[in-house]
Amino acid sequence: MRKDLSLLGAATDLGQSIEGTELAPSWLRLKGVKKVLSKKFYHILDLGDVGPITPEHPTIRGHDLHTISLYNKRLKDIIKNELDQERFVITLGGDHSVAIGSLSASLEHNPDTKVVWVDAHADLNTPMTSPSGNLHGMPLAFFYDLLRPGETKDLFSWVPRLKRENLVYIGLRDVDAGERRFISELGITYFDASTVKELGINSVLEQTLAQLCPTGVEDVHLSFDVDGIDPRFFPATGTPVPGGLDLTDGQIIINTLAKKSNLISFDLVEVNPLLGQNKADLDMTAASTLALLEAIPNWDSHDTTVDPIIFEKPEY
Ligand SMILES: [Mn+2]
Repeated sequence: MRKDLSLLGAATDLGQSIEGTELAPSWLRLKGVKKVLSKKFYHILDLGDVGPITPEHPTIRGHDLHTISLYNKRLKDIIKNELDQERFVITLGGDHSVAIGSLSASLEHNPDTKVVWVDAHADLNTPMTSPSGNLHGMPLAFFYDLLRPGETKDLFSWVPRLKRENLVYIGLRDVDAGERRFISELGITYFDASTVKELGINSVLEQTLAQLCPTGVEDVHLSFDVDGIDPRFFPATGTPVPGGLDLTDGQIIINTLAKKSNLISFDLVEVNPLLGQNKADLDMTAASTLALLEAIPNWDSHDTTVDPIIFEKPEY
């Protein structure tokens, strides 16, 4: 894994109807994200937050394709620049619509980038198939050109394509009818939450890596929606679904991909500090987030090419 980190807050709630995800990057920084990450990387560059864009033509909250496109293009340009400088990028959401920008950056950097999508949902709806109409349930649709001309698909003509064999889902358990059809038509590999419980996460990852990373050095983008993990670990999120992965499953996914592929980019999305029933729920959500980041291997434990004498304290 790359030893230098660029940390970016995608502080937006444009993709859904509940406010709060835009506050997650600053809240998570407050909870100690950089302290954890400082042990993991040789050098940390905190790029700050990309704040919300005020819609030019306000429409229904969560449905504004025009503003989502503008926002994500901005994210894509920033992240692409970091990836091209051989830096690892962590994007703290924000709702999952921010993956339109972050994944576009990875695919512009390397069109053959592999994608592991951890989520309770498939995020493959289009405005036509989505029951809610919320954009955070659609980011992957833009990479497969699933929108029709009437759905302003031209707004997203800048989004690159993702090869169907380069995507693997882990943790699915709430998939809409239209998404099921797309998944089967495209032939995308998925391991739903019950399969993970049945086979164990290590076996699921073995199969995932056999498909995506046969040589162990392929570039990988990990898009991690915290609702992929069971809500008892992440109560403060917008669309919780019971029966999710264990927190340790999430940790093993992160640790294994970091060690057995060339992980270049990692989205951590859908934390919402305005949700949860009480302080205990918020404390649990923050602790679980930090636990996931703790699973990133320490840079010095796997990068033996770096001489410790030139170690400098990370900036934060
Ligand atoms: Mn998602």
